[in-house]
Amino acid sequence: MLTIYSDDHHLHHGKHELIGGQFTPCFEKPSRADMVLDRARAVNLGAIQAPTDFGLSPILRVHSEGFVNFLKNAWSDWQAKGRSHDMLPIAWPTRRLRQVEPTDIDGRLGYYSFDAGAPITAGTWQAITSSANVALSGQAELRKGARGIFSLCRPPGHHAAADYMGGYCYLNNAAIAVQAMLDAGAKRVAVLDVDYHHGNGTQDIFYDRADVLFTSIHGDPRFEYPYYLGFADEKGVGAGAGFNFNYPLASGIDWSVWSLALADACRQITEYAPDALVVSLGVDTFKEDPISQFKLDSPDYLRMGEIIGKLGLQTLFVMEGGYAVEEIGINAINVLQGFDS
Ligand code: Q9C
Ligand code: ZN
Repeated sequence: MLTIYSDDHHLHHGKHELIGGQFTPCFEKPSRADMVLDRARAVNLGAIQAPTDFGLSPILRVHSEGFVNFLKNAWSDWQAKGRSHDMLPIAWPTRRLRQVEPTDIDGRLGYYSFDAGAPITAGTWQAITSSANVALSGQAELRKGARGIFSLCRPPGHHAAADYMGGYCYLNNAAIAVQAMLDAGAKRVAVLDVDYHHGNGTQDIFYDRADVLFTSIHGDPRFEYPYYLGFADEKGVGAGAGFNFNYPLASGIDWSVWSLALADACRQITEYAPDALVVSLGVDTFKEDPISQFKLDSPDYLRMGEIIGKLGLQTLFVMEGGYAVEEIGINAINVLQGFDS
């Protein structure tokens, strides 16, 4: 399988995120993608190719202009206040507060985010646009006829919506790739989000649309981040009604339970008969993941890939989460090897 990868992800290296009231070294760090790349090379997964630059227009098909401008100018706006440390928000426009875009950068930072888990650094803009280009290049390669392509994105994207960032995510790489497939002529695209956390951003972007089926298997939001989306009764609205499927699962479950949800999601995807599948590939479902509560083991990822492969769909894998850095390469590449087998 062809892997698309850019070294630009190294330009994004946040120092701290806020967890349990404490500044904690970021779990989302460059070594994650390095380990996945190392494993792809070690097992001879296939060629590794740099992305091409698609410019801002495919990004603006998914994200609002105000949000993209905010991200683009964030670091220079921050520097203009004499600051050189990482950006993190301090206030959010929650219930009954006004939704008016502030001029001040601290106000804008809260306005365009939903948590203090996504620091912006000097190199973040370059890293996130390259990550989006990794996903876009993957969908372009898929259109040439490949059965599967791996977009080794970093930073991840599935928590980012049209106009907010959070949860280590800035631009929604998977959604940008999906929209590009549709714009290139696909009639229907399915998303299977297997990251431990609900893909709130992707769901939100496509919630009122029938041309994208969104399915997500994740920790129940009643106990797990992102807390405020990902419940089973979220089925889509308007034209999108019936095209959104969430599988919130209990803490501590293993493959025997997880795979039942996967089987149901696969039934929905098959029934939808999409032109292509995009897999938001997070491997933070792993038993040793430091921030997650599922108990999948490394061989389970081979089976996951086999089952996804049996759907018989052209498939773009887009890297999302996974924080057990020692095993992230084995687990992510196992999915791709299972798919190829
Ligand atoms: N108790 C992705 O996997 N905070 N994002 C978790 C842990 C944020 C995860 C707090 C987790 C974001 C792409
Ligand atoms: Zn995750």
